[in-house]
Amino acid sequence: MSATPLRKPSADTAFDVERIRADFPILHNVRPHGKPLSFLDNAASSQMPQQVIDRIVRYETHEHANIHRGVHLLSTLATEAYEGARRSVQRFLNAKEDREIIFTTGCTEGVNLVMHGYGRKFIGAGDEIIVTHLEHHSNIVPWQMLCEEKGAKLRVAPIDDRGEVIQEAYDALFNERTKFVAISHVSNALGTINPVRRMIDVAHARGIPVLVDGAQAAPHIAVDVQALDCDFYAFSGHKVCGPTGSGALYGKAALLEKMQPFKGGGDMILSVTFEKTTFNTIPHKFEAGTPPIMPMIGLGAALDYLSAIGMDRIAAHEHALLEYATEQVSALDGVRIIGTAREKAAVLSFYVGEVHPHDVGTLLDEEGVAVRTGHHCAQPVMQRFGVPATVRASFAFYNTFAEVDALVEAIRKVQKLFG
Ligand code: 7TS
Repeated sequence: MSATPLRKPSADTAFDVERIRADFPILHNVRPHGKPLSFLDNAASSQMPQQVIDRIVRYETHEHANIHRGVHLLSTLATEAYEGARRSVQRFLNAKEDREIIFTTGCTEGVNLVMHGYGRKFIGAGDEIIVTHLEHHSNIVPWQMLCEEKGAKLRVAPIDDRGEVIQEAYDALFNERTKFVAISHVSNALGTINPVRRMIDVAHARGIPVLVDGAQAAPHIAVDVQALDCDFYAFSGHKVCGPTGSGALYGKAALLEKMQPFKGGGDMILSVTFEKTTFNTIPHKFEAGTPPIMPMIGLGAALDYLSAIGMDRIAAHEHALLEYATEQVSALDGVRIIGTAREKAAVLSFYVGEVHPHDVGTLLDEEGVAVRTGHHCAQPVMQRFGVPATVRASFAFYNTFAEVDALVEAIRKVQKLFG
């Protein structure tokens, strides 16, 4: 066991995390097993500040109606709120135009939309799709389904023992059959930040479009889709302090226009006869039916909230938390950290001796520390590191160094119990 005194970086006070925490009612309302809550399961879903809750209440109490085509006041207000949220996403991602933002129910739907809209139209037998070994299942399975349907092939860029994609191996996967690349910006199981700009450049040198799964990046680092030059960028609202059922997909306008719709129905058409339907312009072509209006308005409010704090300040605070947690947890005897990439964000995955991660998670919960245990929907990552599961602590900007201390103390208790 480490005798290292717990050193708390000064970033804690500079950032005024307590003022931020005051915005999050759930952090104060819930005391698991009578203990203060240390919510370290943000990679699964982050919490919602009062500002977002208030925005949702305002919509439901003053603006609720169906959007588009309505002539009455409430429909106009709801449409303005919904389209305003689209502009919030555009600003957050620094997209060139708001029509490049498609609302989705989350990152999973964004990937599936591109698979159906782009993949099924432009990828055929013998073609190849490149992914990496550290993808979440939602950026593997849709591509596998497409490969199955079309007779295409999935190629996987390997990772090293740190959990970094081996760039030379990634480069070597490209050939004349390569038609698409789908890579995560940040790994949910390991926290690795991929050098996506570089990886996109390699693909673009061959004219190949790239989808970036940004589910674990959007909450933690400033994303600029124009600077990245990615063709698609997908993320989930519930991981950026917004509601579940919200999310967005960025796509370059020229590509979105070439794609086929994902779902058919109302709002995605310009005209319908039994002989022929003409589709609406983007983004509406991809938003069939009544969308989850309230969640998207909440998403817009959440992104405005994050932007007001500043993604660079958020990244700096979380980086300090991660460094502190890495130092403290790795100093514990018998604790193995899974994922030691040089560039990491907000995720600390580990194994405590021989104790099964589920047992660790249950015992941590008794101490008020909420972490996730399991394969994190990244089974290939678990296979690569030879473990069935990990304990994963994942941080948000409202977490404190004291919560890291609570995590470390709780792990010590687990170790004592298992001798
Ligand atoms: N991509 C990554 C990298 C993710 O981490 C997740 C969700 C998804 C895609 C899918 O997002 P969804 O909102 O559509 O489900 N990751 C996790 C996680 O790590 N624990 O719970 C969900």
